[in-house]
Amino acid sequence: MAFRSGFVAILGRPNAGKSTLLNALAGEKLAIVSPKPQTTRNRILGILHISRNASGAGAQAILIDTPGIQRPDSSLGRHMMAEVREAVSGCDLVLVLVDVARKSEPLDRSLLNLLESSKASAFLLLTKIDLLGKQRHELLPLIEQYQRLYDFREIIPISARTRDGLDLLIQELIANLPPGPRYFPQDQLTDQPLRFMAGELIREQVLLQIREEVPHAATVVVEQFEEGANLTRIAATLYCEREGQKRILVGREGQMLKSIGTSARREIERMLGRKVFLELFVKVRSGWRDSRAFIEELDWRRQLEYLLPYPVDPTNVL
Ligand SMILES: Nc1nc2c(ncn2[C@@H]2O[C@H](COP(=O)(O)OP(=O)(O)OP(=O)(O)O)[C@@H](O)[C@H]2O)c(=O)[nH]1
Ligand SMILES: [Mg+2]
Repeated sequence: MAFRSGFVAILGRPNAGKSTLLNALAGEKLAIVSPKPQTTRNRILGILHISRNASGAGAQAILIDTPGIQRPDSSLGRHMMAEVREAVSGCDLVLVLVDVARKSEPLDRSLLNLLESSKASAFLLLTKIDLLGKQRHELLPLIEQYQRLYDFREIIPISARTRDGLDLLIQELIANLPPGPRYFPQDQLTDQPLRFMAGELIREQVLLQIREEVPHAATVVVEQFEEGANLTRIAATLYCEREGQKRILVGREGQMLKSIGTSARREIERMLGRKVFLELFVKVRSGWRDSRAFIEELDWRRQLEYLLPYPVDPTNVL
């Protein structure tokens, strides 16, 4: 049997569990996860390698995690929706995630429009089924309800947290990929530069440690990423939109920033497998979420295209 490969877009509402699924399928933490909606802001590639097994040849699924589908209310929101469209365009398969705990919500009209405009077939994944406990019988009417909305190729209940249903998902996913080349070498898991992933791990701590709206007004720019002989030196700036947000990010006597820094440093050390020296700064940049120019600057793929000489070694990826 021929090698199979293809691009698989992961779509759904904010907080549906898309990034958790990407990490579970790739077997590595490639995307940050938080209980807050709108955690993911860029599309994130994760490569699922399937080695040759008894039933046939190997396969490679290039999974693309995306920001949650929402009505954009800023330049950042428009950028996030452009990332979703970019992921869908030319993909071979779409995975639509619906959180079963929020089953009363119908599928978003803009999501259905995206599916209808794409030539790719779609799977519906009813996710977080671990939250149903003994109420699993509730899945059946739900499946019927969604079947009426769209002609899904497969409907699979899963839990990215407990890995329930993931084996079946992988099997069906591979079966629906076309014959194709190995796009990425077998030891590569993502295309993201480590420098960008370090910035994301800092932003994750802001999402986890600070309540309410401040994390949505925050972004991280990694200013320095230098691999020394014994440790990696990283300096990053946390941008927020107002003085009040800056006070929250810094905290009383700098306690909050210190706590964010300590947790982020540990996470980055785990990712890099070496010691890290992390310095964090906080700056106010009023209305950055509505600055198209700044949002373009934040996008590492744009940096790759436009900012030459490129400051990061693009081969330096996980
Ligand atoms: N119980 C349970 N929780 C889950 C599961 N998958 C994700 N979660 C939780 O749901 C929350 C959102 O998960 P994410 O993976 O960040 O969701 P997302 O769809 O990527 O969210 P955005 O990036 O904001 O669009 C987190 O608190 C996860 O831990 C699951 O299978 N079971
Ligand atoms: Mg996400």
